[in-house]
Amino acid sequence: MTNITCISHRKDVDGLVSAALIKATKRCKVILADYNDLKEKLNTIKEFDELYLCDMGLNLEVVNQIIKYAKTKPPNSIHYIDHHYIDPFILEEINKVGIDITHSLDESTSVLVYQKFSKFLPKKAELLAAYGAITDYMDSQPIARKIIQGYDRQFILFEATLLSYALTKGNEDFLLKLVDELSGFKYPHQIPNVIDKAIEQVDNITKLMVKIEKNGKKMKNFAYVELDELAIGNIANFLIGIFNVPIGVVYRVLKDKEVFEVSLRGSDECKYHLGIVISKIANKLGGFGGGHPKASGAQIPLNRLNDFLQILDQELSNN
Ligand SMILES: [Mn+2]
Repeated sequence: MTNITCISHRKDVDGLVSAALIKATKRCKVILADYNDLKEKLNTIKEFDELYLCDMGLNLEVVNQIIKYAKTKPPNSIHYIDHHYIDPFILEEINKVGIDITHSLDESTSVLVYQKFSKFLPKKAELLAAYGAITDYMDSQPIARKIIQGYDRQFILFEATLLSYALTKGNEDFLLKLVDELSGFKYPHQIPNVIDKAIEQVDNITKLMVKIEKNGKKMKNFAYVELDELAIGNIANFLIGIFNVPIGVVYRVLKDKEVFEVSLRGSDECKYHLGIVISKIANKLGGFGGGHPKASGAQIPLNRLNDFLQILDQELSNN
C-alpha cells in the first residue's frame, strides 16, 4: 500500500478542511502542525511515498528539510499547496528538486486543494473549500465567491463559524476527528461536540472583549493587549475597533519556553503587508513568523518583547 501523508495547519479552518479534502481524495494519514512544531513533525515522517504539505508557510529550516527529503524521492513525491507569501527564490529552489507546487496568493489553500482534486471529489466538497475561504477572509476571491454564490450565504457562514470556534476548544484528538468527519462530508453542525465547543468559545470571546477594553494599550500605529490565551488571532480585530487604529496586536507569554506568541490583524486601512513586516521583525529578534497581508503571527524570545513593540511601531511609521 502506498504510504501517503498530509501535514496541514492545525488551529485553522483552512488547514483542517484542506487536510479533509486531501483525505477524501487520497487515503492518507493526517498530521496537524503549526509553526512551532512543523519541523519536529516533518522529522517523524521520513518514510513516505507521497507527502502533502498544506497551508503552512515555509520557513528556511523547513525548506531545507523538505529539499533534503525531495532529493531522495522521485519527482512529484512531495506536494506543497499553499497561499502564504513565499520568497520567489525559495519557490524556485523547491521547484528545482522536483517538489510539486500549487501556490497562489489569490485563494485560500482549501480552494487550491479543491481545484487540484475537484475531478475526484463530489460537488459537495466545494463547501469545505468555502469554509476555508471564509475563515481566511478570502471569500471575495473569484473562485471562492463563485462557490459561495451557489448556496445560502448564511448557511455557509454558520457552518464555517462553528468550525472556527469549535477548533479553538479542541485537543489534537478532536481536531483529527474533525478532519476525519469532514473528509466524509459531514456538515460541521452534525459533528459531535462541535456546537457545544463553539458556544463555549463564543462565551469566551464575550469575556475577552471586556478584558481587551480594560487592558489594551495604544501605541502610535497600533494597539496591543496581552492575553493568557491566543484563542484565535481574530481577537486582535477588537483592538482595531476599540482603539480606532488600523492594526491590532495580541500576544501571549509562554513562560516555560521563554517566548511570546503574537498575532496581528489589520483593517482595510492598513497599508502594510503584515506577513512580511512580522517575518522581518521576528527574524531580527531571533524568532520566526509570517502570514498574510492583513493577518500574521510570530513567535519571538520573551526578552525581546519590548523591542518588538518598539520596532513594530517604527516599522509601521515608515512609508
Ligand atoms: Mn490559509
